[in-house]
Amino acid sequence: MQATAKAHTNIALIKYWGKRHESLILPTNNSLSITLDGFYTMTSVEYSQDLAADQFYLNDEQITGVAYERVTTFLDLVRQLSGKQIYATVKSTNKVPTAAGFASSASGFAALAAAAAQALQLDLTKEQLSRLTRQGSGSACRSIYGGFVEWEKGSYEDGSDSYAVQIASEDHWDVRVAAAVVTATEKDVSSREGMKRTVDTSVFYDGWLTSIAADLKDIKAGIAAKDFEKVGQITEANCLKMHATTLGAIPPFTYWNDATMAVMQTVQQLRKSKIPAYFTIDAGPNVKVLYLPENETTVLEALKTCPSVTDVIVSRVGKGITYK
Ligand code: 2P0
Repeated sequence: MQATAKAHTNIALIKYWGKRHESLILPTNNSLSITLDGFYTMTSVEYSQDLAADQFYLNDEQITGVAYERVTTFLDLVRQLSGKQIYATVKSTNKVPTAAGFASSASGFAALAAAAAQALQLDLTKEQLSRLTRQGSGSACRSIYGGFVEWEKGSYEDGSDSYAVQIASEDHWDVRVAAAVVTATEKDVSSREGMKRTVDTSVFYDGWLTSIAADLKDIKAGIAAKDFEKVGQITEANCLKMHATTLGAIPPFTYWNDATMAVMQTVQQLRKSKIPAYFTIDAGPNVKVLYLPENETTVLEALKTCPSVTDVIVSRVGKGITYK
């Protein structure tokens, strides 16, 4: 009754931004991501009849409080599925190459779900595993798969049709993602709170939602055709639209700081000198930059010499869940 799984994090090109159901974690829109090989979580889950409660260790430190509650609440779902009332020791290691303040909920819940289900021999399909993982953290349901992945929002109230599917494997296309690290401080508004505030109050939220279908259709065509400029343009525009919704919320907020904007300008400068590079930003100030392998030296040089960047971490398109 023990298993170990490894999951990579992912970066959304079309963002998940808003829920239609809070506890089931059902999104208002489809999203689309690339799984990244540079960041991962390795998690072992061991069930034992001797335990009276779950235990959670992250990077060798025992975790209590909110982070522990999220893990044990998720394990309750796995217990329900298995019909076994049995507790587990969870040991996770986050491989984030620097203290960068990168969110690890995507790789974290994907690895936890995979290891917990495997340890109880639930024998889930990828689709079932993605659906289970979604209930830990939305973006995590995409990390079950490698390559290019779409999370179908679904329409059923019980969430049974809301899970991710792979649209192209990790071998389809060698695009690179450089994560430009600008700060390691805790953010003021969590992504969970930020998306809720935006859905509830932003005057720009309807505009965001109506723009998604065209972005998805166009980016999928771009990925299939390996049209980098098309994929990059849609990615950057989708990111800017997501962040625009936060400015229309009450009270308004932004995840950007001056360093974020400096990196965005560096990327725009690269394009002026005919290097195709495009940025995307999640619920924090760090910037991820998409580029092609032939431009790696130029792109990394530009990012590393940007005064506000403290570190640059390169990822290739990564694999889905693996078991040890
Ligand atoms: C994404 N983000 O698509 C978007 C873009 C942040 C910006 O998914 O509440 O940690 O656990 O479902 O998945 C971050 O939100 O939120 C996120 P929950 P999650 O990657």
